[in-house]
Amino acid sequence: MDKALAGVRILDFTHVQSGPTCTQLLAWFGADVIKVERPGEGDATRAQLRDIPGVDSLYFTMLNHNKRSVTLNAKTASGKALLEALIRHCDVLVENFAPGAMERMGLAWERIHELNPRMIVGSVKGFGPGRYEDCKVYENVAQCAGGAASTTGFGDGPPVVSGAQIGDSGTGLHLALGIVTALYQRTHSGRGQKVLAPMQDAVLNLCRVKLRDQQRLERTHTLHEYPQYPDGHFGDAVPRAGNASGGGQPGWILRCKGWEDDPNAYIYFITQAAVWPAVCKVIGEEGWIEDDAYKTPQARLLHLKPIFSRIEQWTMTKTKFEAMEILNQYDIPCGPILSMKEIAEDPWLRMSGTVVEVEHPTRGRHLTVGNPIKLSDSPTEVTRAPLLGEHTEEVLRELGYTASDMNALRAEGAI
Ligand code: CAO
Repeated sequence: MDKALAGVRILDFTHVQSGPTCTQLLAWFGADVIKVERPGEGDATRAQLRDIPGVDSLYFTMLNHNKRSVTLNAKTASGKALLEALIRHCDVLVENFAPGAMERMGLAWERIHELNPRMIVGSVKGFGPGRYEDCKVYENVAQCAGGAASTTGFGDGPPVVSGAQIGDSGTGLHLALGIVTALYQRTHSGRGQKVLAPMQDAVLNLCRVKLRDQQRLERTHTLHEYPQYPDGHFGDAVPRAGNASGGGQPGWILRCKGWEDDPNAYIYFITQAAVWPAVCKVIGEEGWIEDDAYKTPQARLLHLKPIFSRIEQWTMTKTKFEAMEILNQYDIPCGPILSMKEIAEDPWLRMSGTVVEVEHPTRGRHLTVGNPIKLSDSPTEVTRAPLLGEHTEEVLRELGYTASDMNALRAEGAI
């Protein structure tokens, strides 16, 4: 069965996390992704956070599945010529260097477009045009500048960054969508185009509900779904909402049996309006079903703290999995707080191919996250990340380079 992106050639000039996330997705969908790395060192993440001396880190191996690796020094004349040959050969170039690095390499958009007018050039930068456009950016900077940190955490604490890599992996996802969209447009226009995904913008896109709340706050000076309501104080910016859903269905994280010893013995509990009578029955408060103080969602907003306290008295008598079993019988939306250990061992995530075991020549067997997006006609087979330069000869042969050409390139330090 052909993969969705079979025949699409990607020149992967990315490093660290954001760009590699994007090209890994395209590789999972069947594109031929040729990762270009500096000879000798390669992507900096190969050597970062190593758990086995001399072996490519999990940071690298988990972001570079299904790719081929070519080494090439773009700062030598023949390395540059090889890079230009790859630009002519490929459909898409993806890069996430610091602002100006591509131009310093002599590869501004105009030059790439001249070399290959059909080429799509996808870039991640920290910021779009404006005061910070020349800045280097890492994950947490984007979380802070995109509105995530100021709206995460508890009202009486400092801003908090999330463990979910919304700045890097989140932007990589945005870029991948931009690239396949540009590939689609190319089928009509015949032309390539630039695709830019700034990290600040991607984080803001993921935080758009908070910009919704900013405008609601400015109009009404309060946010009834936030824990600051009804007793606390609202300033002029959206506050941190703790574990409140902040949306139309109030929710909170509640302790479960064993919470004293297990830091993850908690459940997320949502008091969805449609199942309010069922919630009352489960916790033994049938009287609340017709009580005017609790009867409507609007009335309950005034009492959310005592309501969740009462529900917690019930959840503390059950493990999170026992609570899930009972609550699911009533269609009460809830979710266990799962530790990474529990996720790593979860048989259903293994069954779906989202958690996968991969064999690697120097690392051995290890766990990785597979493709979370499932296409019925293009199933993903996760293959391991390449060793540095593992496919240099193979790719150069495809470009028409002979063995003696390659020896000359090696002697010059170009590959
Ligand atoms: N051959 C020769 N030179 C190469 C090369 C190759 N194959 N690959 C990379 N280089 C050179 C580039 O030409 C550039 O050199 P100059 O600075 O002389 O122009 C340099 O390596 C790339 O440097 P960089 O500035 O991009 O890398 P850095 O480690 O200093 O910064 C980062 C990393 C991520 C902060 C920066 O790349 C960046 O801001 N990227 C955009 C935002 C982004 O993607 N951030 C997310 C990263 S994941 O947390």
